[in-house]
Amino acid sequence: MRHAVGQHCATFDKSHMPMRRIFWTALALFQVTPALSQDLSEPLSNVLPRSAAEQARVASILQAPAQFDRLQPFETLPAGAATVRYRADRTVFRHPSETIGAQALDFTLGQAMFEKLWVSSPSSTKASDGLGPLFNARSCRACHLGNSRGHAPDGPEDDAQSMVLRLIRPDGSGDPVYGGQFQDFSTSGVAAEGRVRVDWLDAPVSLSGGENVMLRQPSLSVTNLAYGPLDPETGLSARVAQQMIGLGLLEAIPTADILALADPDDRDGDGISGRARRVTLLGTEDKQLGRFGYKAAMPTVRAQSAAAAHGDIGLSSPIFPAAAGECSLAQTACQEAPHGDGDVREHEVDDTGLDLITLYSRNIGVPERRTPEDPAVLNGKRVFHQIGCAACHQPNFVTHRLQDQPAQSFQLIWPYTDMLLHDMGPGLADAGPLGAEWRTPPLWGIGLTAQAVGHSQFLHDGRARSLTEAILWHGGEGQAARDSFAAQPAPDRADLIRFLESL
Ligand code: HEC
Ligand code: HEC
Ligand SMILES: [Ca+2]
Ligand SMILES: [Ca+2]
Ligand SMILES: [Ca+2]
Repeated sequence: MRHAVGQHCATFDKSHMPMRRIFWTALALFQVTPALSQDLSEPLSNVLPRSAAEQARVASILQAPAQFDRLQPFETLPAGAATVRYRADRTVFRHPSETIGAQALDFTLGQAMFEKLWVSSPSSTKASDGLGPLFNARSCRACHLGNSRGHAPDGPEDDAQSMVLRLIRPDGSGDPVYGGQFQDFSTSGVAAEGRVRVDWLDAPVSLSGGENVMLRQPSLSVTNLAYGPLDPETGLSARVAQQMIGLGLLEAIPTADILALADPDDRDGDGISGRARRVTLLGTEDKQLGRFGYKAAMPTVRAQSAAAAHGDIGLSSPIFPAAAGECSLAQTACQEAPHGDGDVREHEVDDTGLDLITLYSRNIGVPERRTPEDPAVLNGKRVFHQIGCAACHQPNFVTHRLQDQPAQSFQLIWPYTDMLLHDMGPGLADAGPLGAEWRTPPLWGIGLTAQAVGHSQFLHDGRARSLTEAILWHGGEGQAARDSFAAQPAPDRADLIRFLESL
């Protein structure tokens, strides 16, 4: 076992062990049917319908053609009124939305939950125990460092703290023993599942003008397996932590406006489809649009946060009530280890705790753009639109008008994502049933990655070491845009990168 945590409970009295808990997995709770659908309910219950006049105003803003000789109205404020001032330091993604208002105190409490280091049970600190028994990290912050993205390990020596390994069989289920996620840490008395290993294979690419770029492709494996071999059908999918800014605004985009961009059968013949993912909360008939996570598996910030607590840290919550976290029935020591619920808290993360984490995760500010009117940036924006990047990286939306939620209500936002799944080709594909399909990631804040977290690795598994590499990995529906990028004159390519850096 690697890195046992909570040595003090190594000799706990076995007679107090709780009975085996009900076993749930993250994957079982949300049934997933990828499909275009007209019958999706909104994730938020406090939506105020738009008046006809508002509808018309929104349509005229969103349909206005992009401008390249000057700034468009409000383009410098990616999150509308919620946009935060740019700070030239590592805290750049650590400030509450400008619109946080009366919720500022709750934001601070939520931040404390996000940064809290959980400890194993039993413990004298009753409010912070319940870690694991299997886990990937002891806090949300450990992976979402600086609220920015995680990174892949450089080699065997680098521990994969901010990267998670999903285990997926072709039918979408997890491994029968190891479950849907590989936990490389554990509390004392329980064996960690093993170690993750990433080897990098080089793949050279040449661009117009004689420039050469070396791409690296990950080769994933697991070693030191503590519970026997993986099922022969189990595939591996590595994912680095996602950036945390502006999530409440993405949640407040009207579902209909996202569905209007979907074109699953490519009826307009532009080579771009875009599929809406439909997720069902098990036990209900309620279908919602999947918005969060790399495969758009989760409909709300709250569900995604609860799933993270469950799979990544081993914490139960009202949405994922298993105190043993992700451990499977075959992992008996994990099932039988002591838990942190049922004492002072009903769940290891109770309703109030989950509300605070959700409020924090929804309200992390998106910084204003830095040099949007630089002629090189404007030229880069022209290239971005002309070679088809905006077909998936949809520049703007207007959020719903929301009752009692002023922080996200009726804002013109510039996230550069359509929130849809796209086939990105075999080079980026993983083993699951959605294989090559990934949700278009928002590009806001992407130019601040190095400043926020000290690295500039991109894409779902952190394989790209620069924005240029990230673009060159685009295949499938993104192949044509990628090829145009590679064929652009070098100065235009440089301007496109400057434009991305200004977001
Ligand atoms: C072990 C690393 C790790 C930890 C710890 C972790 N996350 Fe994450 N987070 C990830 C990864 C990886 C993803 C992408 C998941 C996927 O799509 O499979 C993610 C995605 C998210 C997203 C979705 C962002 C988006 O744009 O869709 C939210 C919200 C989130 N995490 C919140 C949290 C919260 C809240 C916690 C603590 C309870 C937490 N995370 C703990 C790694 C982590
Ligand atoms: C067919 C839809 C599509 C098109 C067209 C497209 N992208 Fe993407 N883009 C995606 C998806 C999906 C991903 C995520 C892929 C992954 O993580 O494996 C992505 C990832 C990226 C990333 C990395 C983002 C991150 O958070 O790691 C950048 C940068 C990017 N795209 C820029 C561009 C540029 C510039 C263009 C035009 C040359 C472009 N994209 C065209 C869908 C598209
Ligand atoms: Ca637990
Ligand atoms: Ca597991
Ligand atoms: Ca199309």
